[in-house]
Amino acid sequence: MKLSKNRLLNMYELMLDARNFDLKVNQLVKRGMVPGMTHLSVGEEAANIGALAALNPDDIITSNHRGHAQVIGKGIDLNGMMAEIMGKATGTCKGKGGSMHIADLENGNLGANGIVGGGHGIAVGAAYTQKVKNTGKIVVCFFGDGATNEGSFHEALNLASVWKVPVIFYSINNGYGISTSINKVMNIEHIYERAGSYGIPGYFIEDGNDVLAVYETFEKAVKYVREGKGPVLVESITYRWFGHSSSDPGKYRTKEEVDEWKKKDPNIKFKNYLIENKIATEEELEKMDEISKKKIEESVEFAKNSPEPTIESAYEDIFAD
Ligand SMILES: Cc1ncc(C[n+]2csc(CCOP(=O)(O)OP(=O)(O)O)c2C)c(N)n1
Repeated sequence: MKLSKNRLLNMYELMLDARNFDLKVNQLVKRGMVPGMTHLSVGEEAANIGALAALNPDDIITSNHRGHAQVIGKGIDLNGMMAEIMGKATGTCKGKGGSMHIADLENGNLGANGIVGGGHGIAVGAAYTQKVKNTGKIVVCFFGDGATNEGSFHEALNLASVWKVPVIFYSINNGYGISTSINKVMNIEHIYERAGSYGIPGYFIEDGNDVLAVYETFEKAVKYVREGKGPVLVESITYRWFGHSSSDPGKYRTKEEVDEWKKKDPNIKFKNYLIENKIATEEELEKMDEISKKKIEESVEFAKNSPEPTIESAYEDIFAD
């Protein structure tokens, strides 16, 4: 793995954008400016951005309800994304989808999904298309740990392995499905071991807060899948700092546990790496943070100044042409 200075700084910029975007959304939710539910991925930036950095720009993803960092990492226009979350007509999906249903087809994002496990089948279908059309593109299906107990997960892995389609199933294991610890609902230690049932490789990223470790493993997974060998399952271990959703005070986790994970902040970890390896100075990285925050503020202004969708638009975009 040898990443250029530009690539490394671009990854850091995306991690900053993902962090600052969600911190801002959290504030907007508290001010009543966001209709619908939001699920923040603060703390999971490395697990998301490291994976996406190993893809080609025209590769495809399916996202889940905790998808903001995935959408940002895939290159969405931040103004359109913020407007979508605030339910405005200028939003990426014309304000009809909101946080849990952001799609960005132009950048290869087939969409977030409020149905846990809803992306699995879509990803296999998209990967089948790439195989049949011989496009050379691969698909990454993002989901949580809880989603691996849905029937759709097992059906999708089975079919994908039988069809040998180019898809990476990627479980971002933050330890909980809402308030349920994954250890209480899974009788094996690691999610990636489930790959064995389908005769496909499983990759484990022990430190999902280390963006370079995530990237490195994904590089291997991407190579395998792009060579036409079939699907793989990847698991990374990370943590969400906030409650499950905007309506969850997170009482099922101790303050000590949350604080312990905050000490393993993925953004700080990468920042220290960039400084220690003389990729950038602390001042330069702080400047990047300021620019990122400014961009997010501008996206809020854009969204605030955008019109609400019209009543008539509720009947548009329902059927395919
Ligand atoms: C089919 C289905 N069942 C239940 C829910 C309610 N629900 C929303 S998110 C969630 C937990 C998902 O946990 P996980 O897959 O680990 O993702 P995380 O939220 O931890 O990122 C549940 C049970 C749902 N949206 N869809």
